[in-house]
Amino acid sequence: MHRLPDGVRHLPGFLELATQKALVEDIRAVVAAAPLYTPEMPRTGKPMSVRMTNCGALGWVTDRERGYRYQPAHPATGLAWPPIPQSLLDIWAAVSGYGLPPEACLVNFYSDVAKMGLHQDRDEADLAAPVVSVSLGDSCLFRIGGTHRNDPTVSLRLHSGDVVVLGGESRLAFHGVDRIYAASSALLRQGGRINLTMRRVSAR
Ligand code: MD3
Ligand code: FE
Repeated sequence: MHRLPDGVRHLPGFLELATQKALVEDIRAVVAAAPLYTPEMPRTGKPMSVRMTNCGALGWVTDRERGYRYQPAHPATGLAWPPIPQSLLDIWAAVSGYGLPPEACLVNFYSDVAKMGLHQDRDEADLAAPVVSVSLGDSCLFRIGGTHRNDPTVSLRLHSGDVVVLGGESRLAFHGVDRIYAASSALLRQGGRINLTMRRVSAR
């Protein structure tokens, strides 16, 4: 019980406060170049509660018409995504155990009422590479299960500065964010939670 699925490595407090603060400034610069937008579910067009943007060669986007995909440009501005900040590349190099750098970094912004339903990440052709997740700001209740939607799940709180590496067996695990704990961190002056997920996308 309460055991994380094989392949999940939770590194609580991996980032020092000063590193977290510097990372927030890096993400502010990313958002200035590539504004947060509200993604839509495929087919229904239902807006997601999480706002998103990306950095890196490819970014994950979704809308009603074209669904989930990676593309090299921001859907609203048409501009290339800004590069992944060196601070994030350093984290990937330290924890991923993967010889190639990430191609995509999805930036998720959660207000205190945002959540993300249980889903699998399977829009990437390279499933041998791990996903590296960095949490900043307010804490959340994260849930992860097995490779089938109805498999049992375990819940854990992710706090600012935590890093999670999702590899191996866990790469196709169902996971989601059930709730945000408002005002649990002072890192972001306006509150909320930022999650950064770095990924390999292309087949190698
Ligand atoms: C497990 N993000 O962007 S991060 C996502 O907190 C996403 O914003 C959540 O799920 C968030 O797709 C969770 C932890 C995470 C990220 C990717 C995974 C867990 C994962 C991929 C496979 C399995
Ligand atoms: Fe996911």
